[in-house]
Amino acid sequence: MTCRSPCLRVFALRKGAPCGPLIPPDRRHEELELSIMESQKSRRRRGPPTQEPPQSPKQVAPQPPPRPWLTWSLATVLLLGLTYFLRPDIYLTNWIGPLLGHGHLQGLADDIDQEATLRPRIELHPEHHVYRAPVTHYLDWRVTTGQRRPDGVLKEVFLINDLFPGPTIEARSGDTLVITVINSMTEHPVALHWHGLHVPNGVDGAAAVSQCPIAPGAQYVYNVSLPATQSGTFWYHAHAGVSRGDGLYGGLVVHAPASKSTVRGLMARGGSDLDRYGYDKELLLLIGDWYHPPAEDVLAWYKNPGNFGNEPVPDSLLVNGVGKFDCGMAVRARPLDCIPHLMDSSFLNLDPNRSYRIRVVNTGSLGGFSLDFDRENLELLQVDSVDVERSQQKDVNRVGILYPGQRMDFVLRPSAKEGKGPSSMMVELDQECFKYMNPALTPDQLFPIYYNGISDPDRMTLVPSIRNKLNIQEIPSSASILATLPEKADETHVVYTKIQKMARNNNSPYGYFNMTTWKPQSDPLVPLIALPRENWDANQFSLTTGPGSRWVDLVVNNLDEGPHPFHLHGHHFFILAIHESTFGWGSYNPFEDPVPTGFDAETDPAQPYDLSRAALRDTVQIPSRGYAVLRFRADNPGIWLFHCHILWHLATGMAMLIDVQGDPAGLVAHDASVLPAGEICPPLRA
Ligand SMILES: [Cu+2]
Repeated sequence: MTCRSPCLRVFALRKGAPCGPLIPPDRRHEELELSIMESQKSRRRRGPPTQEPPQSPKQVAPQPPPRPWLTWSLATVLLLGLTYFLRPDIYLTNWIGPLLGHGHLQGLADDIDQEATLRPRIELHPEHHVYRAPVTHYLDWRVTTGQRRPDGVLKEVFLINDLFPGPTIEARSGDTLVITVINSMTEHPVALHWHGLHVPNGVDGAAAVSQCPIAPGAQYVYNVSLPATQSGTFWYHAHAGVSRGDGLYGGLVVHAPASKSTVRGLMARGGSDLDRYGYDKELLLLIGDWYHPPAEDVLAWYKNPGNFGNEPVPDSLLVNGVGKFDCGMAVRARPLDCIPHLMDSSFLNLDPNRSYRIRVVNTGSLGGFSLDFDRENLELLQVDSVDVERSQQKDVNRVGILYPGQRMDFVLRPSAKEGKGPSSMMVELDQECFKYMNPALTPDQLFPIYYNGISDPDRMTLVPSIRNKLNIQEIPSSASILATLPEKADETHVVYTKIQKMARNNNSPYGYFNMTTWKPQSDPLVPLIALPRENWDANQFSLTTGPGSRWVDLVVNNLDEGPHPFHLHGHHFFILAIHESTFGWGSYNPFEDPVPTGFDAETDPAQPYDLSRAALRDTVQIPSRGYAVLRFRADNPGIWLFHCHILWHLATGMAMLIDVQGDPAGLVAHDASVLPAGEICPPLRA
């Protein structure tokens, strides 16, 4: 059988993979299970013929003597069968589960949520990517919405090819992704951003900046070239409206190719990250806070002046699209369609004789989190897809805080002291941004770690005791990364950001950079990439770099009462300094202040910044009443967003633009071909 569609060729690359529908290979067994279930249903649906064939008169045979054991056996089988159909959870939890290695099924449920148990485990396959030459992956994605119960509470979520979260992309550096996105919805516009990847501006996926949103019924092809210089954990997510908050996201893992190349582009075994760091397998964890109401309702609540600019506190948290929620904790004023939930937490079903690279993404809308492991130790490899300095600290079992948009990779191994065996992971939501109590939320949640499918319920009642912890904000990049950092920048810019509740905005909270709150370009309704800067509307605050590739220092002063995780599109930046003030505004202007605020010229000999401790990231948490000094090489031409990754802050304008290598006079657009002359975009929803 030959593959006719180009998209099938990708999966056919896998050894022995047959041509099939557009489903990633890690979904194949689930498809198989579904098809078996479906065929079983079909068989059940097939009723008896309506007309019984005429019975021919039969000779009556002599009856055998009654056999009571047979009657009892049949009755027992019938009873067991009836129990199975009425309470399958009893089978799954107590009998069949352990036999099938499904010891991870937790708790009882009155209803089994098939959708939530579909794919909590995302096991990656670096061996399919690190030893081969670059290829092009063709993917067709259909975006829809559907009702799901990720944590037992019914919610309409976004689906890509019927999946929530969306399909996981695995590739290697140098691959190309050709992704045709079809918006099959009637209301929501779509734009997808490839977070952390240095892609050309036209495929960055920021609606109103680098593209028109994909209108309902329309489609758009993202031709994403994965840079040869980038590998690590990334993710994709919606960048139009607030649909990211309702689940329009997925994992994107770019494996580093093995270092030794051989003839015909094939790579020799060895020289891969698996060998370099001594791990055997890879798992992806997409962890984030979760709201039960639709994200647009949550945003409306935040903008309501009666809520005084307090950020809405999430209701729950999800790991790979599943969570656990106690229906009894639902807020009375906001009744929920909630079903006691059978959670499949097989995302951490481990083999005791293997070590794992765990790739973690904070997919949440507001909160950061830390991870604690009970009997395992972790070794941090990367943050934001960049190698970090390897910590000399031993016996580390806590890492964080990972803020929205950020990623971290670490190797997880059983601790020699604690021994092997069933264990647990605690996700601890950072409550710094939670300004009021949401009784529905359990901010610290324990999830079992199974070994060979076996957990220990007693272990699940223990909060892991912290042996040693890593603060990812304090960890510099590796020496080879720091070697690329120049002593001085070519140009310096200073900006100020704050959330303000002003009378002219009816006291609703809006985020500002300098004096501008960002709104999607609307007058005219053309993405900024296709519009000369002189024609941008009044809602666009930007700075321009250039000419050519330049090193840029960006000093971001956060005058706000809260911290913000800022993300730069299309580039990574070195964090040179971060400061939080205990008094005053804590701001820093290098054009006026000889020494960075908060630093002492006598006790801090490295002036003005300690470059040996810099960290290359694409998202940085800037403290309240403080600042960060960011240095980046502005070498990717285009219009790039720099914005807070808290969804509610981005949606209320906490964003600005960096025009990289644009026309100094602002008279020429970067790429007017995005829209033919005279055309405009379909409108974004308010
Ligand atoms: Cu923010």
